Amino acid sequence: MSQTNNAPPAQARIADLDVPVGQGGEVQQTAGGDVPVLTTQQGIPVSDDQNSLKVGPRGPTLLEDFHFREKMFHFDHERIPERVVHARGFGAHGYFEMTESLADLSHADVFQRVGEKTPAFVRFSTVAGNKGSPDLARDVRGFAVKLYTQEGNWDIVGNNIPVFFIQDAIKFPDLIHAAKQEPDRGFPQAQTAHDNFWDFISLTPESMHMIMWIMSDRTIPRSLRFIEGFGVHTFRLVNAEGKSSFVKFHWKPKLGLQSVAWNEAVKLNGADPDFHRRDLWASIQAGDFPEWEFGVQVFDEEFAKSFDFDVLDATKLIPEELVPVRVVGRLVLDRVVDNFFAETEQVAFCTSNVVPGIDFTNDPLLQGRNFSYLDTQLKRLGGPNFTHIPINAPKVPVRNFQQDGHMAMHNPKGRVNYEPNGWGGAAGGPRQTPRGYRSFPAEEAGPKLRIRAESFADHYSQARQFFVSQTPVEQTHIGDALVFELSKVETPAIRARIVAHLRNIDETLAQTVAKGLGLKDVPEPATAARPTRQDLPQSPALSIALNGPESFKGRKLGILVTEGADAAMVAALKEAATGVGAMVEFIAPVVGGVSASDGSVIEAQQKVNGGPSVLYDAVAIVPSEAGAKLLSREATAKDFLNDAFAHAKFIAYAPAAKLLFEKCGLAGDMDEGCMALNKPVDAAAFIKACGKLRFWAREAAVHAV
Ligand code: HDD
Repeated sequence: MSQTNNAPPAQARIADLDVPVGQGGEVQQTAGGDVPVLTTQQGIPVSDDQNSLKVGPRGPTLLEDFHFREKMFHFDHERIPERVVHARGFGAHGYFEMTESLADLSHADVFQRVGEKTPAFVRFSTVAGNKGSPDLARDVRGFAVKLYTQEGNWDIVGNNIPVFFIQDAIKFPDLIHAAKQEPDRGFPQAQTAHDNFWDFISLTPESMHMIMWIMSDRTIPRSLRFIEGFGVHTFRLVNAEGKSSFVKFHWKPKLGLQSVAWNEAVKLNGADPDFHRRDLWASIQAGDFPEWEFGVQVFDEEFAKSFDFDVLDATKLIPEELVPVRVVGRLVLDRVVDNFFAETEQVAFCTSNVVPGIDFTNDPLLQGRNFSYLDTQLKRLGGPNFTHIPINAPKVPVRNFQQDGHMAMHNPKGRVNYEPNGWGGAAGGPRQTPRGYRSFPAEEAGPKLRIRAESFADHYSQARQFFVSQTPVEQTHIGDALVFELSKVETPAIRARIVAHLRNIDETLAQTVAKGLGLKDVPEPATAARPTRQDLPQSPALSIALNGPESFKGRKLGILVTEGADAAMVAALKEAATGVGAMVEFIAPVVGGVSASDGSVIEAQQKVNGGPSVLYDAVAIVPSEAGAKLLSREATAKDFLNDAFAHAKFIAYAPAAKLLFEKCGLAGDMDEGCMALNKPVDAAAFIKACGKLRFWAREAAVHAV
């Protein structure tokens, strides 16, 4: 008798093993009770999902195995093309609500009723990186909002920066090619610190304003909950009388603005590449719902004519000090997705999705976008019926004579599929209505030309305005970022061309960058399309530091503890932090936690080598005497303190932790941002200080280069 014949059937072997599977330690189960039956896509019950159908236990697999073939076929086709830009994103559901009616300016249904909730879906994204790229890449953040209004879907497909790199959509493919991986080598991933990007930028002076923004800390946000959103373009609002006003859309985070330091971002990308999505997921799951104010900057034709810049030029903004942002609504994200692919991946935003009462302007970037978004969805989602996918489907009835196509889900009944038809009444199907969308009848005339308007020609005045509106710390960060990025550029001529542009923006910045790059000869200023640069007034609204929060709410405190940690101090820290609405995480030598001084167990969320201080906004170090000795021999604990110190974080420490400062060589450098925890009331004082987020005064002291 052969060995094969003696072997028990594979099915029996699996069952006999009784292996624990899954986190809950459940064992291998078969259907029954409330455990549903596994089926094929055709609904056929499956008896064995562990083994393919073979000729004997060691023979070839049979083509007849329809279950195997279907399973493999489906797996092989799981991927859809990632977005050509904004591939990495994270979405959440919520609602939009007016706090003030805009009925005087627009007849859009969504603006009419104060307090009524309109369902919303928001997808945040980075632009350049592929789907698997890290969250803390220095990049613009997409801020795309879909509002499921009672008059159809309105998409505001914006960014966290109110201006853009280019003025005409025809340059978009070039911009993106230059920014993404270089085509021969396929790298670098998710970063602009390479020759192609800066070569393109150095030859595209209209991008200079945006360059100031992307070199600022706006592109390394602490969390998606702390970013602003902007519709960027000038749109139109049209009211019931047909009167049109111009408008720019704004989202302002309730928690204020906050970013991380560049060195922190670099380390975060290793420590937790999902830092932003995890943060959004966790805060929504914890019931701490992120919220933004919805604001509008409204202005008329007269203002547009008198304004120094063209309101159709997406490389310019309208300073909030000139046209204040009127807050009229709010956006709250209160529900995570059920399925990432179905919702976040398949959501399709189109700038062309506007509702009655909202209209476009002639901004040549917006006009081009209106083509691109619809077009890209066809490629990405595979057919013209992507609006049948639940995340894209309006929450109002859809009735028209469009039919068929790949994956058609909603197919009209009845005989009639054309219009006009003579069937009459309901049998004739849907008909147009005077209440339907009407384009604003703007008068347009002129010769056909490929030309850039003269009014778009000033590329430096607003770039300078942005720079001079930053606090000194922020200005330093912009200089540092430029030096960092350009130091990765291999071609000296490209570095020099950028410095030549900077000389038209700010001489000190240009000299700082030239010095930082070790440029021997500082180039002449670049030739400007419009030679006179205006010295515009400072705009405090452009600074993150001036628009940060005053409290530690929504932030995260990391408390490093060891065996024997002072229980009363730990409790006081936790209470003070959670009391202002902050989150707390414990880091310990082992994730199982430690026994505190009173014998209670402090459960840890991170083991010390997996919980570096970059994950936290502020840190406290509370070891026992023996624990401090242990930590001072542990490299990752020393990194924890060294990084928190270098990133200008507020650091609270129990007396025993002084040893760690000594071992890190920091004992002589301790400043007011390092706060001793002698008695429990010190914890409250520490959390209050953390409201300022960072002890920026330290930064200059820790950087010599
Ligand atoms: Fe774009 C995606 C924002 C200019 C073409 N864009 C995309 C997304 C955001 C923006 C947030 C991601 C949407 C999502 O989460 O699915 N894009 C902007 C902003 C711009 C801008 C604020 C300038 C003001 N974009 C722009 C131009 C073009 C495009 C000039 C082309 C003419 N953008 C696209 C696209 C994408 C896209 C190729 C890729 C995936 C998608 O649309 O759905 O159509």
